[in-house]
Amino acid sequence: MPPRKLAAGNWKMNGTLASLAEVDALTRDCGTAGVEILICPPATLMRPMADCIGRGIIAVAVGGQDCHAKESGAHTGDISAEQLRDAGASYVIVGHSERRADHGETDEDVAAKAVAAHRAGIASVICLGETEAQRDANETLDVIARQLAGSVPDCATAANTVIAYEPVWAIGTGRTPTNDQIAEVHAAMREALVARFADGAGFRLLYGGSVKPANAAEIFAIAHVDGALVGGASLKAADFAPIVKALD
Ligand code: G2H
Repeated sequence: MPPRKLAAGNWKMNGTLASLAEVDALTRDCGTAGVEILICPPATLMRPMADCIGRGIIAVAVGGQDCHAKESGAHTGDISAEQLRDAGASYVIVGHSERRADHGETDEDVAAKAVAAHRAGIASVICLGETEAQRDANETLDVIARQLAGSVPDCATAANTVIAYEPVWAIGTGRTPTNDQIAEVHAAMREALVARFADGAGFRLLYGGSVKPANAAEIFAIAHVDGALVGGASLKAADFAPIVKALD
């Protein structure tokens, strides 16, 4: 059976309590679409969002945007995977390029965070992607292979890990790769996963980077694209709902 499609919203550092109304509108509009919907809000909104789910007001999964590799301790400002789970998360994004760039996270750091997520019983969404300079230098497949090998831990399975391909130059820019470029990277990721993991064919592979209602259906038709990680267009139900429906 093909893996269930996943529409994941990454709110980044956006949203307040009032934004929960957008999730309510989204789930009313999307009904019980045959697609799993995940919202990764800022940490401040995780518990209120999870409470809305618990009361049947909204029907989405909640995820964090990062976690610390350790379970607890003197790490001011950080949040552990166990704390995310306690706040209602069932997923956590790790290795987003904004974290790699802003916080100097390496593949090794990302793999340790994914291990922490799995230890806490939540799934990791591991992000990979080349910079524009790397694409121009024809290094994309090498970069993706290196990041995948280094950022995806050996304990990864199709059940506890999602891989998101997010070309850095496409994030928040309105630019997207060609369909052939996305297809090439997703096929390479699938091949690497199948070679390394017994259930590599079942890992969900998301595309991320300027996904919007106008390009979603075209991107979702590409082989080995099992969903999307959506930033800006996940903030408003009016934008995210058509993307979810395009995946259904
Ligand atoms: C890539 C994506 C969400 P956006 O970062 O992870 O953001 O859709 O705004 O390009």
